[in-house]
Amino acid sequence: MKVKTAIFNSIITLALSAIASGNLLYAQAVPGKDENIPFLVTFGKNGETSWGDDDFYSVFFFTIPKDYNRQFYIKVFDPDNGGENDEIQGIFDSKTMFSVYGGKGVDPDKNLASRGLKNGENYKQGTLLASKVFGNEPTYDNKYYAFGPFNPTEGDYNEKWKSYIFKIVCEGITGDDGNLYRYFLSREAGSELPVEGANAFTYEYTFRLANDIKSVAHIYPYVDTGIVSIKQRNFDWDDDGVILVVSTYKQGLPLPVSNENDEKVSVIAVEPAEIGKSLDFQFHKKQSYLVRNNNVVVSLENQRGDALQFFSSPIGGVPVYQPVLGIRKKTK
Ligand SMILES: [Ca+2]
Ligand SMILES: [Ca+2]
Ligand SMILES: [Ca+2]
Ligand SMILES: [Ca+2]
Repeated sequence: MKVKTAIFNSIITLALSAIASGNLLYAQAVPGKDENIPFLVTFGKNGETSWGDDDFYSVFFFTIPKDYNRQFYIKVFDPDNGGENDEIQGIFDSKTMFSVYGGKGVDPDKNLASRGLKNGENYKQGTLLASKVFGNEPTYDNKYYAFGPFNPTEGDYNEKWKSYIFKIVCEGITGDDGNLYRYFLSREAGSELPVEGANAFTYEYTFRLANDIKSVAHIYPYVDTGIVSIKQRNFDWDDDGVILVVSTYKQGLPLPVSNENDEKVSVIAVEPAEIGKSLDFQFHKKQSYLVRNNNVVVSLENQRGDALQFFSSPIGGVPVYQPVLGIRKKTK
């Protein structure tokens, strides 16, 4: 019996570690594994906002835990504007610049401008570590380009997350086409090997939905202590189905949805049970017909006007609705 138990336990241990390592394999993919988002998207600055990008740049942050002391790379998948994946307008004539920043000025907790939320503010603060411009280049089409190697201490140290923070800015510097791309934080240039405990986040999420009516995309904002309500903004949703908020407490709160080149803003109450966890913003596509190539922008701020972070790997895991919490509220 004892031998059987030991074998059973070791099988369980193996299974659990396989699950854990499986999660790690995807932890630094941006968009993340649990998000089910095919691509980020940034249009050239001569594009129309009605195509789904309101500002023609995006800002993402990577966190490297302080006890990781090896070099790493920030990889961009399909950095070019052309060939596979990208959204053509007329001809492919756009250029996109990706720039990696470290050092003082990057940490968005200490420097609000670094978040890249307001046009006109200098979101490029920090030390420029690497930069490259991509046009219509088959060399980089449907392939990774690796920035780096970087040393963790080149980042901006954040005590709260016990991590060094790096920033990558993507700008549509010329043209009007939509550049679709993804990021991966990797220990190696030639493969995708995650850095354990690392994560990525943004404050304004501009992304492409899958061309599949059955597909549901998710983004996971983190609800920090002190938050009592959240103002959400969604832009250019093309009236494509419903956006729901799910949490341990909310079974599926529908949000007002934007249509073409407009935005919808609303306030969501936050319950104590939701603090210190992630919310699940679910993007359910219209079922009656396929809205193709839908790009959308989402941002959130708390009751003090402070922006919330969306983490690629949700802090505390994907929230699951717990009916007991809901019932308790109703009978109060
Ligand atoms: Ca491409
Ligand atoms: Ca074009
Ligand atoms: Ca691309
Ligand atoms: Ca759209």
